[in-house]
Amino acid sequence: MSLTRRDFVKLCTGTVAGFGVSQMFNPSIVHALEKFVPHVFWIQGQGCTGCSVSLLNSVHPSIAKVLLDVITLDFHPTIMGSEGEMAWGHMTDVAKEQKGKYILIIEGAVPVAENGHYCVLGEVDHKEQTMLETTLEMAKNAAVVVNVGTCAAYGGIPAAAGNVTEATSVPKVLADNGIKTPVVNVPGCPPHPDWMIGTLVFAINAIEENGLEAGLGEVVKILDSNGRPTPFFGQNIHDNCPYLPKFDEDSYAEVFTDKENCRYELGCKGPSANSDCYKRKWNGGVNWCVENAVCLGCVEPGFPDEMSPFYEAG
Ligand code: FSX
Ligand code: SF4
Ligand code: SF4
Repeated sequence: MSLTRRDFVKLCTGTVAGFGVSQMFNPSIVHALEKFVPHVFWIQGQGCTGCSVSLLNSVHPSIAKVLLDVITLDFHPTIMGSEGEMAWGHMTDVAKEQKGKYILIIEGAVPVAENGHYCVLGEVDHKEQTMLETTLEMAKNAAVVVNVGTCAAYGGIPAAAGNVTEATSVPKVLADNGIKTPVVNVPGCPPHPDWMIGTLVFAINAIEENGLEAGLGEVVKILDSNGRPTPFFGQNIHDNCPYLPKFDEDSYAEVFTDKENCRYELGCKGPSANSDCYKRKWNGGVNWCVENAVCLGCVEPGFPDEMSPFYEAG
């Protein structure tokens, strides 16, 4: 059994509140297992590694299952066993072999000041390999680039006011250098593990069913104007928030311990944020930002500057 695009959208948008989306992918994961297991390279630029940590928190399926069955992860600076020349050589060799067929995942922004030398990933023959040139080189020959986290997708925290390194989003860096590889943004600071795994599995499934080019076309079809998959990012938090009736009657909490009333006056940016956190929740469905604090609008292109100050009504 495989999951069609229609099933996927229905499952993600509708009837499954409180249900981890990755659980829904099990049938398609089995399907993917039999057919298409793409090579994946994950590179990190200016970020905090929170995106990787969030991915490692994936509960259903476990991260071990994803790494062993769903993809072949050829490079990941934080979790791979090898390092140095061996790791770098493996990445460049496999990328050459898999030209046009691999998935490049990028975490973190790309600094372009000083020709990219604010972020160096490695060294080959005594020459520094910057995030900038690695991004361009690897993206050029990828089937698709998946930007995980708001830093990679939109610049995020590294590109906030005072940006001395000229931290830049991946889509802008690619566009500025004429690279036309399809790009998918999975923002969030960090993104929910379901958003990352769900997007990957959807892409794998679409490619498996339709072939590489048409499959990627299916992926592009579900993206919004900010490059995000609408099943995860097509809903406004405020419009779906359990506190909306309180907002409508102007009943606002004044302290965080007030769990009865709307958090708008405490700085909640839910009205400007589009994602399904209100029903998916975090940490295996235990809780979400608005329940204990406020939404910071971390999935939006303007985060963090346009969402600041975080704890004041905007
Ligand atoms: Fe950025 Fe990833 Fe925020 Fe951190 O590295 S999206 S700073 S949570 O984790 O890129
Ligand atoms: Fe909107 Fe935030 Fe109030 Fe929820 S808590 S209704 S998202 S302002
Ligand atoms: Fe980001 Fe808001 Fe979702 Fe929290 S509730 S993860 S701040 S979009």
